[in-house]
Amino acid sequence: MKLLFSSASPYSAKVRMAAEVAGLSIQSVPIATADEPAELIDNNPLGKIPTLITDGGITVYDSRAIMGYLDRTGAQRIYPRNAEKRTEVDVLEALCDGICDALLLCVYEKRFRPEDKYHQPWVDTQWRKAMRGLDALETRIPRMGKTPTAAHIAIAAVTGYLALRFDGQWERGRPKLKAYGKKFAANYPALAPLMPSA
Ligand SMILES: N[C@@H](CCC(=O)N[C@@H](CS)C(=O)NCC(=O)O)C(=O)O
Repeated sequence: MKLLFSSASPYSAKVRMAAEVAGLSIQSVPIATADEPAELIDNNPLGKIPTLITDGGITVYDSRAIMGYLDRTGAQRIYPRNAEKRTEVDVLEALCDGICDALLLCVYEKRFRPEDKYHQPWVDTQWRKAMRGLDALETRIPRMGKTPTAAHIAIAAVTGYLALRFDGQWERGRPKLKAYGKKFAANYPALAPLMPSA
């Protein structure tokens, strides 16, 4: 299987960690989405990463569809079977992805808009969403067991992305999330190299 990805992308980090946990080997191919390379566009009309191309030639996107695919096809499940626990994991993953969506909009406003068109109130709104999301997450971090679930992995992806792009701007009042990356890496050392990186 081939995964079109970027090392900084939190959604890419999430699915790469999940593939490792599921025991599935994937070939990771770095992609610069802004260049709209044919390999990406031909497989995902939305031009987004992560995009997975299975050995059978099926293309799977977005990250949550990929997580479901990995869960169904891997040797190790990443979502609980119990309905109540599954809902909790689904919502935590949605919360982490939503925080990433808001953070990404902040980054893109700077990266892609001409300086005179940069709209601070829009960035402030996205930042508030992300910070409210982190406050909610701080109160419901699941205990780390022997094998991480999609929720543990999604939290590692978002905190890793924050450490990469917003170091020093979000940690105050959120001691558990601040400590999460180190604890996750210590508990699951095989996943540490797959966290978002420059
Ligand atoms: N909901 C999507 C979000 C994916 C996403 O926004 N990825 C970013 C990189 S972190 C991207 O591809 N950006 C390029 C673009 O939006 O054109 C998912 O979960 O996979």
